[in-house]
Amino acid sequence: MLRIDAAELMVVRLPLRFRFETSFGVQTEKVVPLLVLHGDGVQGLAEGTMEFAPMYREETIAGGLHLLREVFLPRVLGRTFANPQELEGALGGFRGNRMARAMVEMAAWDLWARMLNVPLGTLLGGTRTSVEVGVSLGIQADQAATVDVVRRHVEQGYRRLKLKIKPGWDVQPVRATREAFPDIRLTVDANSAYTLADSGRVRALDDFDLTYIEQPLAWDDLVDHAELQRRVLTPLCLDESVASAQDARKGLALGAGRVINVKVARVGGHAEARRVHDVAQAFGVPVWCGGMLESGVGRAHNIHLSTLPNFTLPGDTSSASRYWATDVINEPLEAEDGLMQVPTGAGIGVSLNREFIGQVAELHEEMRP
Ligand code: OSB
Ligand code: MG
Repeated sequence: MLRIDAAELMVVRLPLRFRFETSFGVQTEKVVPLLVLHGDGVQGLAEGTMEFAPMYREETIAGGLHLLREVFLPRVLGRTFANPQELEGALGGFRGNRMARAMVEMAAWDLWARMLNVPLGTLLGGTRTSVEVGVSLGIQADQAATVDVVRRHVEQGYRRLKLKIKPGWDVQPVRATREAFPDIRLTVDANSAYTLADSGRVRALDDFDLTYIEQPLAWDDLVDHAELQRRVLTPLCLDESVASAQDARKGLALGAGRVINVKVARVGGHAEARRVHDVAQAFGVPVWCGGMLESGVGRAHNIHLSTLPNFTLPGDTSSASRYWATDVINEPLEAEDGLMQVPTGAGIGVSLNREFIGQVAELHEEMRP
């Protein structure tokens, strides 16, 4: 049985080792909410991927912390569940706020897997012992800088290079990169910066043999993506606008895309992420595991999810040392030749660096029933 005795809520601020510019803004640090669930002497870990301001999707850290304290954690603390899926009975009725709910759900999966002494990926039905990874590269100052940063990561063996684009900075970096590297697996991500009126601009990307174009249109749109997909040859990949398996079904039925980026927290946790994976598989659509610049806790969750069979395209879960000088976990999560080894220990297979967290935590509170 999955008994949840207590919870710890922490917030850590980490400086990013690179400047990350997307169509919606520039990031130089990461504020990371962490949740630890305690039960039967075991600890389950999860990380929140909501942000200070609602730039990617609608959730915020402040809103998430409020909901965890006042609404979600009181629903699970002191209770016993048969398994992590049963938490959906306690949390599934609430609207939206999936990243906040996912923190509880993901920590419960880790707790459960540690209680059973199996790796989380195995428990989810995954089979791989390593997963293919690529990198997501922010908007650079110019074409030369773009080709430079791509070269560095190609040399490190990453299996896919993804360039962030926006209107006015799309064909230029893609053309420069493709001319320098005719054979790499290349993709772009617009983070919702275009509208249907820009479809000519998006269609111009058909010339560069991209594996997919990620989320060109609005964060909450499926219908216009379907229209755009009819006008563009390159497969569209849905990120922001898939918050659930139902969204995935509707999007794929409409023809809104031919690839899905699965982010476990965006869809509310591992159970829903697996359903998105299954829906895509039923449509013959490949998925890959996206990232939100996670610390080691979220990164380890992503690696385990990526062991499921329909994760057939490289994910965004690159080496932790690219992002952080010091991580919140003790174990390194480093890719070699574009392959990330799946941690072999129980649960997500990593442990909190409590000493470091103690030094940098902006918040650390304990909750009991
Ligand atoms: O759209 O995939 C995205 C980071 C923050 C918000 C949205 C996105 C991203 C990334 C980074 O692309 C992926 C990573 O390196 O974790
Ligand atoms: Mg994206």
